[in-house]
Amino acid sequence: MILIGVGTNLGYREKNLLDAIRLIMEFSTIHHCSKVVETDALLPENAPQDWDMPYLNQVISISYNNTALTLLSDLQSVEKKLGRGPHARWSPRVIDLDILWFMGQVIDYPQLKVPHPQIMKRPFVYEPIKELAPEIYLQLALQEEASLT
Ligand code: A4P
Ligand code: MG
Repeated sequence: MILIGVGTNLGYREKNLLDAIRLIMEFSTIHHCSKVVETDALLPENAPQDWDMPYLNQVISISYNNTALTLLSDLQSVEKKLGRGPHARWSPRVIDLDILWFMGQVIDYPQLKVPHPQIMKRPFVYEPIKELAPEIYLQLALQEEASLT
């Protein structure tokens, strides 16, 4: 199983989620989509006030016949097609696509960390994972616990 986190807090957010899913379907098979959750923006300290716009987040499960690095590049093309250009870290975005889980692989490249390191700190990510793939949520929770001891 492969899990992708989708987030948006700029523009017509419901449409951004649908547009991203439509484009992701061009290179993968989508199996399930979680409920969409709305939460306040998680922001860096001293972020400009106008960054404080609520997010819609969703997790989708897909299958994909290539490597995680190729998937990252395909997802970045989707981000670009939907209008995401150069941006400050954590600034408002039309769409953000993160590889959360890639068939249980642990990947630690400079440009790609999988499982995504922030999952268990973010209810707007782990709650949808719990809904879509409780067995993966359990593995992530066990890994998180092991890393804290
Ligand atoms: N990258 C490394 N690992 C991954 C991965 N597993 N999946 C690299 C995707 N990309 C990965 O990402 C920066 C770089 O991360 C990429 O070039 C890729 O090589 P980016 O999307 O360009 O920048 P970013 O999103 O601003 O930074 P970052 O560190 O990815 O932030 P996050 O973790 O995506 O968090 N609040 C709410 N409520 N909901 C949100 O979804 N998201 C963020 C951004 C902040 N606050 C939020 C939310
Ligand atoms: Mg990101």
